Amino acid sequence: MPTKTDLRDDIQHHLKYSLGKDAGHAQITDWRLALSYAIRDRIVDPWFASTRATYAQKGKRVYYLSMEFLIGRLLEDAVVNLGLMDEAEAAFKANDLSLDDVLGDEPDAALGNGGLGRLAACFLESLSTIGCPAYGYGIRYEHGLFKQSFHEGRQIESPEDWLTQPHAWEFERPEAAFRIGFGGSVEELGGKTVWTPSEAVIAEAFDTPIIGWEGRWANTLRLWAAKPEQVFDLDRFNAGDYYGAAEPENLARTISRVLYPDDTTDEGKRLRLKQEFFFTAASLRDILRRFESEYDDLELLPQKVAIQLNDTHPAIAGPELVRLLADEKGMPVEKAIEIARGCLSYTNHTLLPEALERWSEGLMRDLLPRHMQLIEEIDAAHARENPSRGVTMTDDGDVLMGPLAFAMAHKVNGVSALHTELMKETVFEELHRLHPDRIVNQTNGVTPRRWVLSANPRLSALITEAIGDGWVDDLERLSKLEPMADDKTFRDAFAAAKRANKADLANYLGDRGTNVDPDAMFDVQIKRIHEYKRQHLNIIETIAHWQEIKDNPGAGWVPRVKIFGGKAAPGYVFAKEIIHLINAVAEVINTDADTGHLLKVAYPANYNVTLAERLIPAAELSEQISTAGKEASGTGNMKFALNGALTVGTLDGANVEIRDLVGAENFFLFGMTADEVVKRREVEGHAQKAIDADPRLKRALDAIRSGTFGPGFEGIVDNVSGPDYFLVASDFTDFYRAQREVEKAYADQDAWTRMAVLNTARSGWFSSDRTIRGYMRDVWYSEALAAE
Ligand code: CRA
Repeated sequence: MPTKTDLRDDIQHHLKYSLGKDAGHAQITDWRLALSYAIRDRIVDPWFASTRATYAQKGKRVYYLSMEFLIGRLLEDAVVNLGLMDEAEAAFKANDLSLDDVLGDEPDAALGNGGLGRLAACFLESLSTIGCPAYGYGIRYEHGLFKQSFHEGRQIESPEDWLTQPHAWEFERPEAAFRIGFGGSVEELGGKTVWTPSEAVIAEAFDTPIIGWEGRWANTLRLWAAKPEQVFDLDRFNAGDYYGAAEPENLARTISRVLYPDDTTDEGKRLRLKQEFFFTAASLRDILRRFESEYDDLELLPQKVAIQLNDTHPAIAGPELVRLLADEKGMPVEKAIEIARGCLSYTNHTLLPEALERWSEGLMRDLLPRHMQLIEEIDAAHARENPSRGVTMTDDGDVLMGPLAFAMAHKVNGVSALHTELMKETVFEELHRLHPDRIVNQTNGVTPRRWVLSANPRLSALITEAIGDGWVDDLERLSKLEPMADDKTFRDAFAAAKRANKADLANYLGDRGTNVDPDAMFDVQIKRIHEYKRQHLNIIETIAHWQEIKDNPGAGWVPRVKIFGGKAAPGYVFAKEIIHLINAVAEVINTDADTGHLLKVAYPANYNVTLAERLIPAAELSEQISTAGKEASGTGNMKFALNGALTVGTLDGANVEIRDLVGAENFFLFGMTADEVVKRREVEGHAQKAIDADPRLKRALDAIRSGTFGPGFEGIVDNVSGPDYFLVASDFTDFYRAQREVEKAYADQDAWTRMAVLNTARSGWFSSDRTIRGYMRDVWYSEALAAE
């Protein structure tokens, strides 16, 4: 580390000179900011060194374009990656403060909805750890994902406000600003196509350095904020129109005001398309500017620039890059398409039809008239190259962003092996036939620095003691733990770490009103609330289990705590009913004197990255129970396995690969396969048949319908008994069976711990370092560098 000053002195220095506080009067936030500035100072040198190395070695740069970066807290990540935990702890101890409290004061930057955004954040960290020159590009939302609270069991949303305090990590770059236009008209002027927008905003850059493991390399997360071209309309102010005078500013800022809170529904809203174009266009201009500062031949672009589209949200990058190259740089359109395709690649994250983006041609023509023309040209060029093709970029008056992204990408990837195969068979069937080498698989991964090392210090210390610390950036070394699964001393230590994490979580839940026994099995389902993720299957099974316990309380049941966490999109009525039902069931079960010592339901509000970091290390059972074929990958499933939780799950997404790696005997499989799901839907009255065949299911549904948990849940029962598209009823019986297998296994604690150790030992492949290396090799054709 180039900076050798004492961390404690630096914290004091920043407290005094950056924050204007003396130690006697400093609040926890002041200390936290002082530490953040002191840490940031230590990142700047490696950050500069990384940039110098990239320029000097003329490295290929990777640009990751994503509407979402669910980064959570950054301070602990940085302290851990710089190896300064002990020093920071000592510095605060000297002032009678705990480092945990200081770290815990940081707001959770929730610039994302769920898996897709968290994946982007894990990728940023891995790109830096590996030393791959890269930028993340996104939007600097003023308000991230809403905060969730419960009122009478129902979800209440309130705005998230992470930027109300100074944000210590970012550097504002007023000089890195671009004018982004919308609307207007397109003309042919002197042989050139000229787009004259009717309105424009300024995209201004804010840079956050992202430091990799051991501070070897640092990349940049560049987020764009929208600003007005003209801050204030003085004429309107002078005419007495004080509100109107501020209108240009308000209109512009709306673009980066708030994150859309839907993860898998395409709302097709004008503002959303504006957000997408805003950050994509600004990023592309920035990329071209940087390229042109180094090279003068645009044909070199694909050799020097890789641009990854995180889902179709930035898919307008295809036409926009063609526009920049053709209209602004004078390249023939066909050539521009070829060059753009050489740079671009696209990750598909879902097959759910409601999530596949489409924009009406009218809206597109209105907001982006030149792009609509170019989409037609791209479509026509694709038709010329593939005369047999039936797919088009448009359908029924809509532009289809999936086929557009596919056509403009040299590689298209799925996020798990199963999902990739399903992409080939379903949404991209024809495009895959035309371009059989384009679709590749890159199974998701998670960063072990955050999800094991910092989230689970007890387990990490144990692993390091057993096999050294090389696992932190070479996670497959965890396999060296395998023989220790048969070592009783190691198993006991492993179990003790889990037990201590559970005790911490029990305290946390107790402080929030749910008292749980830390010796009970901690069974966790945390993720967005969605019908395909089937939290309702889980809670219906909980009810059935509770009824069985009540029938016979003395039958030697394994005590369990069912823990749920997750938010529902504000407009997703059914998901909100599921939340209400879980809370209503908790209310009844948790106060039942007959069963209270055997079964509890806990649903801590406002699930976010920070809460995940608390829940996952304490989990023993991981619920991954989506309808097969619907969960593209999942990444929570990997975090659980790494932290020694066993999975009860369907053959869906990356569960398939987890089971292959940890071994079928260390995984509780249930439910239909993706093929069986499709067939089952064809069976007339499938839900009713399943209910008639299983008295437990019938009884649980009857209890809900008759009001055991209060009124208002008929909608859920009707759905599960009727259309049941997600096959809750049809998978129930096997789920119930699997849950009893889980209990049988848990009854032998030592055998359970052995399986848990094997889950950790065999999950090293799920590091996002492995995923990023896969993209570098198969998609970006880029190389890692060393900082100078
Ligand atoms: N909702 C998938 O559903 C996947 C992540 C990251 C999702 C998850 O199964 O793990 O992406 N899809 O690949 C998505 O956001 C737009 O689609 C997700 O987070």
